[in-house]
Amino acid sequence: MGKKIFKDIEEDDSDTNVITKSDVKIQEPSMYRVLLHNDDYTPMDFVVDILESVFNMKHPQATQIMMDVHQKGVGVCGVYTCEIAETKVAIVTESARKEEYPLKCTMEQA
Ligand code: TYC
Repeated sequence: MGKKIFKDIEEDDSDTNVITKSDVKIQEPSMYRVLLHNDDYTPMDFVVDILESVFNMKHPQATQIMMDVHQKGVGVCGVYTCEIAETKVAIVTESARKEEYPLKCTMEQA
C-alpha cells in the first residue's frame, strides 16, 4: 500500500555505484472509489450536505449524485488514494451516526 520506489543500481567499472534518474521507477498508488448507498431513512438534504462538505461538490452536482443513489441504490462520490478514501468514509459514517442516520459509505479498489 502507498508509494513504492524501485531503484536499479547500475554497476560500472569504477568503484562507485551510480543511480541514474531514468532507473528510478515510481509505482502509482492504488486508487479507491468511495461509494454511497441508498437507505430509506437518511434525509436527502443530509446526503446533499455530505456531498458538498466532504466531497467538495457544488449544490447541483451534489443533488444529482444524491438522486442517482436514491434511484439506483449506489453511487460513486469520488476516487482517492487509500488513506484519503478511508478518512472520507470515516467522516461520512461518524457524521451520519451522530444524527442517528443509517447512511452507508464504503470504498472499493478502482
Ligand atoms: N432514500 C433517501 C430518502 O428518500 C435519500 C438517500 C439518498 C439516502 C442517498 C441515502 O445515500 C443516500 N430520504
